[in-house]
Amino acid sequence: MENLFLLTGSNIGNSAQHLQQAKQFINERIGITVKSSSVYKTEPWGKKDQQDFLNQVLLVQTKLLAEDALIQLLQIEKEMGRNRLQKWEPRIIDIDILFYGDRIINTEKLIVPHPLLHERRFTLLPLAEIAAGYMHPVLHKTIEELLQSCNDTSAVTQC
Ligand code: PH2
Ligand code: MG
Ligand code: MG
Repeated sequence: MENLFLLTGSNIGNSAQHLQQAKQFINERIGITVKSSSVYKTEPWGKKDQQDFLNQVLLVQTKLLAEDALIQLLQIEKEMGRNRLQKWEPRIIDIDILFYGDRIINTEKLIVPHPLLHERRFTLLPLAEIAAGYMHPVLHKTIEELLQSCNDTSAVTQC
């Protein structure tokens, strides 16, 4: 079993329902969710001219290899109606791998830990809610420490 931290996000349609649906698919296909953060309303990061997002972090215990979990996650996104045209565009659902235990993965398809997680309040705040002391295996800082040194000032509020 490996601890898989996931970030779900949505800013099209009934986002709360999309996050709930994604969590259900994740439980059926990837593993049991042992911790869930609150749902947060978050200002769009990067590409600003779009609706606010809802984001949530899940800790899932999985038997799957990271690469197989990724295949399942992309399939779930597709089944939920996601079509990818541009980078950082509005989406029904996005499911990103943040951590896979303390493993460091750098392949063409997958980079873990997520390379931008420490720059984004919309990821760090929900992550800190369920795993403040978790050590980032590349940056060697806890989530709490990463949050304190993060320069992102965008609005992130617990729903
Ligand atoms: N995802 C992005 C880019 N910007 N901003 C917020 N608030 N939430 C997201 O999930 C998000 C984003 C790329 O996947
Ligand atoms: Mg993403
Ligand atoms: Mg993604």
